[in-house]
Amino acid sequence: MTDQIFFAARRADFMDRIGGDIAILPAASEAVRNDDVHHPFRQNSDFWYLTGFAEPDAVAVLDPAHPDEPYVLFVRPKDRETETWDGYRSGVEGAVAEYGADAAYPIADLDKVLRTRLGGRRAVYTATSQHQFAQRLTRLMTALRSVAVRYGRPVPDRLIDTSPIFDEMRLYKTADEIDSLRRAGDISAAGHAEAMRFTKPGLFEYQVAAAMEYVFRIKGSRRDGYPSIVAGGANACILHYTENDSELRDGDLLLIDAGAEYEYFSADITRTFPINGRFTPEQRTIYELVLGAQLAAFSVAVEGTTMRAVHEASVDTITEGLVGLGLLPGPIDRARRMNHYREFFMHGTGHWLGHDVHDSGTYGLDGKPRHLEVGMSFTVEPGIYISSERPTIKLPLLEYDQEEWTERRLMLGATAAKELEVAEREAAGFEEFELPTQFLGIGVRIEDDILITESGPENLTGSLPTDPDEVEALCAETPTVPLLG
Ligand SMILES: [Mn+2]
Repeated sequence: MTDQIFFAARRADFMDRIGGDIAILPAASEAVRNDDVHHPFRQNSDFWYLTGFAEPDAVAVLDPAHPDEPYVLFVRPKDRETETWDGYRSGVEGAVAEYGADAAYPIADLDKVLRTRLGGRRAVYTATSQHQFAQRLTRLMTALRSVAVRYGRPVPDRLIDTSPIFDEMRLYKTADEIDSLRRAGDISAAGHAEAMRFTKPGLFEYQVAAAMEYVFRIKGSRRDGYPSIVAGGANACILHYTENDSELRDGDLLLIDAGAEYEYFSADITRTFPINGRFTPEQRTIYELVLGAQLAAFSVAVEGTTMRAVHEASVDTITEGLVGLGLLPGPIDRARRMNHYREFFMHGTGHWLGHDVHDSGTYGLDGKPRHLEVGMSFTVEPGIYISSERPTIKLPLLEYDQEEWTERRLMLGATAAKELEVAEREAAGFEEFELPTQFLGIGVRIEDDILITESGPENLTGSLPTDPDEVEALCAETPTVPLLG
């Protein structure tokens, strides 16, 4: 249990940022799986970040202008019979005694208490993306309008999204948070190492997942940061493959993208290794190209540069390598200007990492890419995916700025932007290009977690090897987890 003092410090910072306004923040709700069975509950990260309170059906009110009760929690009250069925509740007593609230009320009293607090306020900060809760607040504000009409006293007339505040706060990790991130990285690395030892032809992907996640749990991680991707052979070319139900075949690669969560911090590691323990020459070739791209990206991933620069470094290496292997037509700078690498590397090189695997934080500041600073944590994860279903690719002969296309997608929406992209490609024409068949069906991604520190970048997941010889050596080790039956 993280010490309450850290949550109190975050709340103090948050309250500074909302000034004289009031923030009303909802906890996550339980999701029904069927009947009276729920999906495993995991608190909303923003809510957790400020409260450390892990129960559903709660609301936190942060109200720096209030003289006696600047921090109030609304929680499920204690109820012996319900708790016998559904588990422990802190109740209003616990919310004050254990979680540092100045006052606490049963969640059923939320509207009643809020009515007394909203008079005289101009705006309410909340998670506007949580539509149901935002609507509830809007209804309450509308009801209070009659007070404004009758007596001319102000009531809040707008909601302000809290996301920009959390984006800034959560992007910079404190020493204490870094300890948890490091631990998540270590635990995840240990699980991945076990997956390499455990894997052999004939097992199913979910069985390898079980061995890996067993290590996560045993080493102190209560849950995964996201559903594990355990993708054998061509499944690696499906970026968010989570079925994990295929049999592992001799001669294929296995791509595993998985991370353990520790104290609400997630790691995010991908490794790709041979199922039978030995890379084929073609697999090793693609693997070494991806590794080269990761190393090129690492060399740029330092204080003062940008995530875009990190991506450009890996794209440069991958483009050059793909042309060199005959997977793209040259010359290299033409392929680069036409972004042909996107046939094989269709995602970014990294993202912020923290409480959520794709963590809060903006990638730009005042319209420009933001600089990497001490305390920021992010992934570096180039990949190459050569689908077995496309022995011939159609390359658009169009030079374009990928960043401009991304911006257009965000501004116009994906559907409209895609129509424009198709039209522009059609207008530019295509080159049909036949791929060397020996590389078909190979998908490789290598992903580590970087933290920018005072003394330079730190690889939080570097204890897990990426060198292909070291990976093969790890695959040859005897598994720690027994294969039962
Ligand atoms: Mn990732």
